[in-house]
Amino acid sequence: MQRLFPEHHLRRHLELPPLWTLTTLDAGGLDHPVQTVVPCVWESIPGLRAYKGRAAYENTFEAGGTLRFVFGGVSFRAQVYLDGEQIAGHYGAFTAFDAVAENVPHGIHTLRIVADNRYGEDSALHVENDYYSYGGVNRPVDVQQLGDAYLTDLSVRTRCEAGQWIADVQVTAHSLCDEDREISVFVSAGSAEHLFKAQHLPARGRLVLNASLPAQNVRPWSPESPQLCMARAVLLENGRPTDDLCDRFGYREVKVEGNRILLNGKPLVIKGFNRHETYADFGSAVPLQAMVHDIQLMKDMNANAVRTCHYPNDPRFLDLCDEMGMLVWEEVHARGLVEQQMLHPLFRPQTEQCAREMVAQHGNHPSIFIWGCLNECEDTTPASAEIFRWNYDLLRRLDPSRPVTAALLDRRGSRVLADSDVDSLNLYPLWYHPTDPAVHVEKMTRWAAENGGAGKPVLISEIGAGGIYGNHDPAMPKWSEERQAEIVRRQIDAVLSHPACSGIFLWQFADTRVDESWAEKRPGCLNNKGVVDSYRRPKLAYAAVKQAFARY
Ligand code: ADA
Repeated sequence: MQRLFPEHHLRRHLELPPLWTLTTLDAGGLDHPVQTVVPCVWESIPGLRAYKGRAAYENTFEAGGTLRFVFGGVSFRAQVYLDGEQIAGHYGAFTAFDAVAENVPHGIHTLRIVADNRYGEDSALHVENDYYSYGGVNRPVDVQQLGDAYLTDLSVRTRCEAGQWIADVQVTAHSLCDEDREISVFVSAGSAEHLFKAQHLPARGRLVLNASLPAQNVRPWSPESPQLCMARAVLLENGRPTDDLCDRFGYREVKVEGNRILLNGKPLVIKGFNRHETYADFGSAVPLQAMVHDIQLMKDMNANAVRTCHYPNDPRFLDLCDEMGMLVWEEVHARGLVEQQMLHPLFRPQTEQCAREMVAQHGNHPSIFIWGCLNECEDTTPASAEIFRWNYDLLRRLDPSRPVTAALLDRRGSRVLADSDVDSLNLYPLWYHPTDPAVHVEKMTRWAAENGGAGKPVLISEIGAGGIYGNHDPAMPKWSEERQAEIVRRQIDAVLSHPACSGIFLWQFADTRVDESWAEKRPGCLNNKGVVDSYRRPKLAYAAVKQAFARY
């Protein structure tokens, strides 16, 4: 399942056998196939912890007719074959892709997914970084049975006009038929509904339908009261329902007014964590139970928000945030790129693809209150500043209903503070420099205001310190749990007591594995700034955060 609720009541899902066969294809792999489930990254398989290369995940199943395969995420490139014929290819580990195979004869078939996590000249976003790029099928795979017309891209955006909530709904119908058709499509959002009658669906074409549905008796979504509604589209041919598509949404509105971010008209105070989508030995194939546990721990620490550093997350995690009441800052994949990397010929197309897929696939989640991009990328040159503006414009065009931002490194000469809707700053007082947090927060919020950010909300998108789990020392040296707890406590007070700040995202929730090239600065090849370790064992900072967040 790609989601935590049924996306289809009419469209049939085929269950694939749970065990796949994994075969590595390059040097450094295994000399024999192994059995695995999906999702699974190969780094969790004995002998493959550091494998960089390609591997094939194969499964055989019985089916026939028109089949749609949905791949939640394959890291980092994917080539997909059905019975040896390529049916799909994709770049990017963090967004889904699909393939439709028509006229499949009924019988036993082989699905083969070749995943490739090597760096290379064909990759502008997947580069050696302060997080690990896992390899494999890191999100679920679904197989569906289609007729000769089907629905995709059910989008719901909500707004409140003069006290009247409205759901703007869009859905796309596709034809797999060689003749023009007449179809009808029924859409509902909560209790509001609309029937598109006698619509012309061109042969082998598509039809995009839009409706604005006023709603009555709305209970808005908020982290404190995460009220969710179902949206549904039903395709009818000759009055008979033949396909459907469901999604969840919430009535809520995000606006920037002055230097505040408003959710349903109320200023937000963000108390959040940066969370990489990784979990100890499971890597980026985070089990659902672990996702729930992460949110339970964050809420236990009185947090109300999470930043999906530095890429789109699993829709099931976003479903949990919708349902359990966590605000989300989701971002396009990028971290710490220099200008040369941003000028890579594939950087824009690969960034645009990630942004388009992120907004199309995740835009209905009410928990997502802001879109981010270009984390700590170069922003002091004319060319890099133009790329920031291009990325902001792209996100605004894709989704005008949410503010856009980028987490900036606090470096001199930034040219982009005026371009976002919210100024977001990554600060590390008392860790990377011995500056008093209160002094640094005042200095950097003033710097932002004086360099283009005046009058806008400010989020401290990263702030934190390192602490190695189990390393205790009453002298409180760096990397001791005691020092980390003390630094984080002071940082939270400095940010949440500052009138210019709308909130904080601590760096970071859990320790995460990093690329070997970062080893010198990352003991154990881990980014040890988590308040829990990679197995979610709490450090002393856990209690410090819990007490500090409770004060605001
Ligand atoms: C940066 C970066 C993070 C991480 C952090 C750190 O702010 O955005 O990905 O590398 O620094 O741990 O220093």
